[in-house]
Amino acid sequence: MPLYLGLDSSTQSLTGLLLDTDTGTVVAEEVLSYGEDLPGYASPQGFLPSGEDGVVHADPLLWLAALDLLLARWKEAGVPLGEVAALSGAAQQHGSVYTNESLASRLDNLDGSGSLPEAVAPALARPTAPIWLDTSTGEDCWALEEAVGGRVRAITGSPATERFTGPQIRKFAREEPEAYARTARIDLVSSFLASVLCGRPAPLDHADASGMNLLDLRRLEWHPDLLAATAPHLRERLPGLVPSRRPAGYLSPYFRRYGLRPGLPVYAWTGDNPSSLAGTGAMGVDCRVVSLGTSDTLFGRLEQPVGDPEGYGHVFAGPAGGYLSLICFANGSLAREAVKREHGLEWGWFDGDAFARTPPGNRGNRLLPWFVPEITPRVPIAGVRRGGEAAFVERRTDPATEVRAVVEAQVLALRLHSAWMPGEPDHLRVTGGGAASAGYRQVLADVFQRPVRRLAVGNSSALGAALRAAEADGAGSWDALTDRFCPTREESEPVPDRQPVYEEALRAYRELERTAREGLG
Ligand code: XUL
Repeated sequence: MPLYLGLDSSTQSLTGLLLDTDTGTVVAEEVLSYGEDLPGYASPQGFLPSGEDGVVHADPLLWLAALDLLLARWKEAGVPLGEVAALSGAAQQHGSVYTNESLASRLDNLDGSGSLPEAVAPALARPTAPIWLDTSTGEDCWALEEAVGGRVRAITGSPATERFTGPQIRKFAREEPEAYARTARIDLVSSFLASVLCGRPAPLDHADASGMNLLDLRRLEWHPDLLAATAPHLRERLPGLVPSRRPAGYLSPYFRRYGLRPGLPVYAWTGDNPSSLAGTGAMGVDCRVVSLGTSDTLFGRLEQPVGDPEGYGHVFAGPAGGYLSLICFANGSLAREAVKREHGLEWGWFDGDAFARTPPGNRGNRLLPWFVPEITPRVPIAGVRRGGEAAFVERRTDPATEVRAVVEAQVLALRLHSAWMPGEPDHLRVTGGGAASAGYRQVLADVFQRPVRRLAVGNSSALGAALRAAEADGAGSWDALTDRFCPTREESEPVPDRQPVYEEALRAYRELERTAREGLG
């Protein structure tokens, strides 16, 4: 019984998923919340709350502590980790980890050490890691665009983007040149965790490397002019590049303590969104995926690297060839959680309650859900803007109206900002924690006028990682594996009568967004 392990190191949690490909079953699933399970890292939402001026960093040792804890829990629960044949993983995209030249020898000697955070801490050249929520690199984005005559999108698939790793590295090298000089290696979260698992510096896959503003997307090589405009001697600090289907290395003897077999293949880690494309079974199907996590994203498979003229969308290399189109919103679950908290609600309100009490279109009560600074569109200062009935400002004390207003805003923004993606998908697949909301799924079906299917396995990013390991290890063809593990379990049908209501709502939302952005100057 060969088992395949998939890990997903996301913004707020670490998920582990163990598949038995012979029987087609999920043998174990564990979700560990950084805030609740590792309170000692003082990161209730998975990142350090103290940042200013758009700075959002996380403690990379927290991700390692989570890996130790998850495997220890599984060992204690008797999960058959000795049967694991191969593993892979996915991680939040764009975040970067800066280490000194002792990294390789420390990873090589992991086995003799106490815990992963203890072993790796002395190798950090920068104690914290900027993550995708960081919007503090506007100046660096301008400089990168200027260096290549405004062609960053044409070269890399994305315009210079604040959260992307290139601008983040540039800012670090500019503001802390000595710490940059001490940095021997810069990893993405994905290649950092792969390195720790392999016990030696591991390569980076093309899909996650596309989120750096440094990769020539057509050649799948670092772009020399962008490297030069970012920081001195950058190439020698970056990991090697590999297709996602390659082993990044072989499991370090350290993990023997959890019952895992040293030497088993660790396939290249990738970003959470590319991994979700694999884990939703969307690679061979005419659909788009909506992933409702800390960030809300909408993505799909793309044959050719067609970009977004508005400058918000991204094109990444696909997790198994081809390309992936993506838009990302920072106000995903952070916004839903804010409304839930503010009104003291249960999640049931997002299921049906709020939607039974309010009509589609919310009687014109609309808001822009910018509870935290937004990235699509760029809104540097958080603040919810409201429009519609004059009384909405007062009536926002009505929780049902407020829940519908947030959900409709999020879905209208998904539709508005994905209009550049070519083709008309047959249906939408929805995954992530927010996919449990029946109300959300119905609004999605009505706004897009497409059937919405919810995946049976909730964490498609961890599932994608396990499936990628299984496929690369020869456990089955891609089609056979996704047939078995990616069934959809519920379908929400669009109600045709609601189309005119939401076309009007879309027009009003676009106008509200435009006016608010003009106000931002
Ligand atoms: C995608 C993005 C987020 C992160 C965190 O561009 O920034 O979706 O991957 O999940």
